[in-house]
Amino acid sequence: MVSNSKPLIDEKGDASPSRGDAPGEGRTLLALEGMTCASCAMRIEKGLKKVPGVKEASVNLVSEQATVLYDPAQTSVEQMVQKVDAVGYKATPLIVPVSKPVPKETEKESHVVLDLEGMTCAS
Ligand code: 9UX
Repeated sequence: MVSNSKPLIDEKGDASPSRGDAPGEGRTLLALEGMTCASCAMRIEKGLKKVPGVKEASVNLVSEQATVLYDPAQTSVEQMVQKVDAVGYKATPLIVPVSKPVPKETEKESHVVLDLEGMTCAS
């Protein structure tokens, strides 16, 4: 007897678009200028994270670069640069859609990073 009582296993519509590596994610690198202390880096990081569409931002004070993970549908590198500018620093995109030679500024300044409590800067 054929008793087909076994229901078809319906694969659950697992509507999870992001499985670790989500599509529609962009990553960019910004060259930062004007950071003097660690608080500067924090400010830029916080500022970048406030930009709608930015998912993750991490600022490296030593290399003076910011890595930003963002949703290209919601924001653009231009907006991040503007945001950094608004916070009081200068950002130059290192990774842009069009590849162009990055000007090499061999400006080797010696930076002393002090862990200062409290703001001593003008901004
Ligand atoms: Mo930055 Mo500081 O703008 O003591 S130099 S936070």
